[in-house]
Amino acid sequence: MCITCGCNGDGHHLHGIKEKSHEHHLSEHHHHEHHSTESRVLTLEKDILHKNQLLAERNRGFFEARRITALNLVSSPGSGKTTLLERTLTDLHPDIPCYVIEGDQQTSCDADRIKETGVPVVQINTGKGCHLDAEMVNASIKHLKPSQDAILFIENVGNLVCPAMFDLGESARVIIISVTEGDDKPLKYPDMFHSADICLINKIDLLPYVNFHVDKMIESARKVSHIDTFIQVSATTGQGMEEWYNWLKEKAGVECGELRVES
Ligand SMILES: Nc1nc2c(ncn2[C@@H]2O[C@H](COP(=O)(O)OP(=O)(O)O)[C@@H](O)[C@H]2O)c(=O)[nH]1
Ligand SMILES: [Mg+2]
Repeated sequence: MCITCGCNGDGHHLHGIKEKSHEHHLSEHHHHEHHSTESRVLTLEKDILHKNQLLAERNRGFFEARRITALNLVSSPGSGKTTLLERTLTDLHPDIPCYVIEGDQQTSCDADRIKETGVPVVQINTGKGCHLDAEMVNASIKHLKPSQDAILFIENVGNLVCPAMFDLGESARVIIISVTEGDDKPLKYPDMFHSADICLINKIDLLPYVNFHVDKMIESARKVSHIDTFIQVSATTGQGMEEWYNWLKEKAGVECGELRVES
């Protein structure tokens, strides 16, 4: 996670630890210092994740109280998250009230694209950070003020590693993989697949041109995750999008209580 790659949003603690770990190579007490640095890293990692978890539960409580379906969209950069959102919002909003939180290291490019659809959006820039955390989402929902029974799409920073560790309080985690990335990604990034609830396989219009075997990818994903819904889509041609919308409506329906069976 970020402790290892040093990409924490505010960075202060992490920089301190990096310097410490550099120092200990010079120390005569190498072994002792190695252990103390390691344990400090582990403690800090635990603290960061614990604090995140508490805030994630607060977000989840807020979403549940308002029957909001919050979806955390994770993928590598360029797999088509924003394109998929643009089409989804154009097709569903305003019949289903939608809101978007955009996460990127820099720029408001994606938020500007979403604004074109007329859907309320907040852009978070994480600077050197490579993931969204529950605190950022908490601040964004105070600003967005999503209405009851809405769907809140959270486009995470493009990264198949760090976002896996950070619960945002979402109702479901949606992993998007595009066929141009290679079918070996589930085995290479098992944590992200393990933490996801549904997998969208995007850019299937490009399948004839790339060496990507959908069955192989799904088989690999099943080895490292509990995902049982895989939907093949093309965000640019619209292929497969109906199936995605059906999943969304069912998910939102369950969250809204519409599908509750009265006895
Ligand atoms: N051929 C094809 N290109 C796509 C598809 N979805 C997205 N793209 C392209 O992939 C690039 C990255 O898309 P973007 O939505 O910005 O990805 P993000 O970084 O995950 O948000 C853009 O050039 C899109 O036009 C798709 O289904 N098919
Ligand atoms: Mg994007």
